[in-house]
Amino acid sequence: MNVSHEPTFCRICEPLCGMIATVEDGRLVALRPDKDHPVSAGFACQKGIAFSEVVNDPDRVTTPLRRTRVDGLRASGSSEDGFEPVSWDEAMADIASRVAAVHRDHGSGGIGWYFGNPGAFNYSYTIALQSMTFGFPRMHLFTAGSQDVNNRFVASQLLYGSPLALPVPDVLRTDLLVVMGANPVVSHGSVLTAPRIRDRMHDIVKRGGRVLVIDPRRTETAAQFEWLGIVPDGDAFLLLSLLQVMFSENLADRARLARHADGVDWLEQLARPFSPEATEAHTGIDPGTVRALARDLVRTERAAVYGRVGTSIGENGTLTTYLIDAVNLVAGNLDVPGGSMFGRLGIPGERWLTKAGGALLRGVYTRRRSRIGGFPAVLGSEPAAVMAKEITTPGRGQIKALFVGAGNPVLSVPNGDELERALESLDLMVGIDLYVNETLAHCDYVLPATSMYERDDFPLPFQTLQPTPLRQATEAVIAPVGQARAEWQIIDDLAGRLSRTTPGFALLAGVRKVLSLFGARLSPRMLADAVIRLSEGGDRFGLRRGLSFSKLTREHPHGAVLARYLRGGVLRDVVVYRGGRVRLRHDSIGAEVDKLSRRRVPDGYPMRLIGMREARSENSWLHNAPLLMRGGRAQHALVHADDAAAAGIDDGDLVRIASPHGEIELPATVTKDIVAGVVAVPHGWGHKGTAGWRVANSAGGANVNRLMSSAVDDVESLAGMARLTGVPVRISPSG
Ligand SMILES: Nc1nc2c(c(=O)[nH]1)N[C@H]1C(S)=C(S)[C@@H](COP(=O)(O)OP(=O)(O)OC[C@H]3O[C@@H](n4cnc5c(=O)[nH]c(N)nc54)[C@H](O)[C@@H]3O)O[C@H]1N2
Ligand SMILES: Nc1nc2c(c(=O)[nH]1)N[C@H]1C(S)=C(S)[C@@H](COP(=O)(O)OP(=O)(O)OC[C@H]3O[C@@H](n4cnc5c(=O)[nH]c(N)nc54)[C@H](O)[C@@H]3O)O[C@H]1N2
Ligand code: SF4
Ligand SMILES: [Mo]
Repeated sequence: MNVSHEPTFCRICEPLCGMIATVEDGRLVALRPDKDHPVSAGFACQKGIAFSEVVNDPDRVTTPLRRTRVDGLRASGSSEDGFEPVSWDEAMADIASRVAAVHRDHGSGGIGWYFGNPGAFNYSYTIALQSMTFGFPRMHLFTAGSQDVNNRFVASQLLYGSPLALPVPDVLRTDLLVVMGANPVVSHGSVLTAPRIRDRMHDIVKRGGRVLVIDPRRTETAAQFEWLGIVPDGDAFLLLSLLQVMFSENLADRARLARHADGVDWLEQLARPFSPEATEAHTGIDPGTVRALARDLVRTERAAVYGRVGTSIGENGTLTTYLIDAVNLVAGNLDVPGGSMFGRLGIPGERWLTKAGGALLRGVYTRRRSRIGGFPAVLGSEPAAVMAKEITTPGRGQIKALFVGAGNPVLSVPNGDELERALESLDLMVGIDLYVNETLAHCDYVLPATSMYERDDFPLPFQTLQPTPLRQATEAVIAPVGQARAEWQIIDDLAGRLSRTTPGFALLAGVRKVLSLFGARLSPRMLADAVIRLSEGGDRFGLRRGLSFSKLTREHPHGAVLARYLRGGVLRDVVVYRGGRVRLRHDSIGAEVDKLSRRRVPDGYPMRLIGMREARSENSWLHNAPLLMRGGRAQHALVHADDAAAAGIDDGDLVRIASPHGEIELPATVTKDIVAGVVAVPHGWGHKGTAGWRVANSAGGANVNRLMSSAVDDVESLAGMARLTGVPVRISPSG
């Protein structure tokens, strides 16, 4: 038997922990944490280790599948529909000809693509997708970002002029870390690539510092550090109060602020009405606590406020994220060691590249509007909350053919029922995945994707998000399972077929032909290699000793640390506005603040629903791994003891949770570790992928996003964020 132990890294979530893959005769048989990884140093979580069960899952799709329809009708959607294997060539030929027909009859606006979360951990898919948007300029692009992080991009665009200027908390050196709406002990960090984040937070306390968690639930993170409970979606009020105190008590260093930012007076005016007393009813936080926190943030030399999903998916996530950065700036904690810092690639001319890129993306944001709702395009994408309506609303730009690659929007976006009905009305639907998930059950074709260990990788989008700048790349550790193919190869194949009928793709093919005359093969790997070689530590194509893609995988298989820490004082390089000055004044932000006073709650829904990530889940897609499901795991709703008593619900009883948009039933777990009046429900459950994951299907549970609204008016206006937290609900005993 041929056995090898290959260093690589996990790409389920953002720390990208180092892994050793045990390969026996070409089969991935085990994964264990890599103790030689310079940062994750022998840590990996249960999900990472259990991933061999996903790679070898008997329910995995390993050949292209075609939907068989019992009655032959497109709109059957009958539960007796199934799938049969077809050859790649047959599948791709039919898909290409049907896409070409949609394009001919409806233009490129007749085509849509949903790019799910694992796609962001897959450089070659991300890069290849650009050829689709080039060939189909009006193609609707949706991503998981409108349920996650697009507000972060828009806040950065407003403040720094570039959506890609993303601050990260310097957890390695801070003495006061304020975590708002994030649960890093469970999530392992987000928009922050910091392996062993839990240990790093304990280090803060060990060196005499503090970690304060502001969250409606006493989460796994809050339980290990300090907890400050907050009313869901009260964060904008709290942050405005922190600013109000910093200005009114003259805590802010105005001379320093004037050097770095424009619009400071405007911000001061904006915050003025929001004294801690005025916001207490919205946050549930005592004014003395707010004042003390404002003072601590300014007076602690190294302090940072960090916010993630909980501060992104409320009514005004862009405003909240803008305010988090404003608090960091005003407190003197932006772009300084131990504060909120910016990573850079270190490419020659990066400043100009960022400037040009920032201007381009700002242009797309302001010019391109979604057909439904008129939402701006964030990194070229539209809000997934309105995807169903983009499919069902007649007119030019109505989606007729949809691709879903690495996503499960039926469970992850608001109102999955509406989306399921819409999917059945498409002329063509194609999925690229490891499983026939709840969304892909509606496809005409399901194409088998390689898992992360069956492809090479370089985690491009995470490079600037690391408090310890590191480069790591990997080759595939095993060959594709069955007939699986990497997304970029599938897209390449499709683009090639479409070049015979579609001018944009013909042009792309022409460019490739010319390049090949010079011996260059345009591929995602070539681009990733160029980034590695041009950026910090790279070999600059032979001009100096340094890294390339293959040098990284051959000579530094455990990763190469570039620097111990991030460098401060880089604002002038990352901010693309004139003079490198942060821009605080924006009418759109003013308008969002105005809206705060007009918030309305529907009658009869006195409680607030929040989400809850679980250590052994990853959104909707790890519920088929027996190791992660052992012990009869099931989905529960967390209800405060007082609310449970008032409603007559005991621990373990079924509770009915209703919003104006739908209702679900789940067993309740009664607790005191949550703010009274708040219910927490994990998302990604309620499996029923008919031809798909059997373990997941048998796990029960409900799709919490049936309670969420997909109405245009309920989608956040600046970044198209779905509203998934702070949702008004009521609870009652089931039956
Ligand atoms: N184990 C596990 N890890 C994961 C994932 C997973 O599903 N499971 N998913 C991955 C993904 S896709 C992402 S994006 C990251 C997310 O990473 P995080 O953002 O760190 O994780 P969440 O659990 O979503 O944390 C959001 C927190 O916000 C709180 N919250 C809800 N509403 C509010 C509010 O209005 N105000 C405040 N202040 N807090 C609020 C919730 O109680 C929750 O604790 O995690 C990644 N890692
Ligand atoms: N109520 C509520 N809803 C939420 C959230 C919340 O906190 N609360 N969180 C939101 C967030 S942060 C996110 S990121 C979204 C996630 O939303 P989605 O990305 O739509 O859904 P996932 O459940 O992550 O599904 C990922 C799919 O990708 C497949 N997959 C895994 N690896 C690969 C691969 O290498 N290639 C391909 N082609 N497929 C692969 C998996 O099998 C799975 O079917 O959910 C959002 N929805
Ligand atoms: S923390 Fe995330 S990256 Fe690390 S092993 Fe677990 S799933 Fe993989
Ligand atoms: Mo996410």
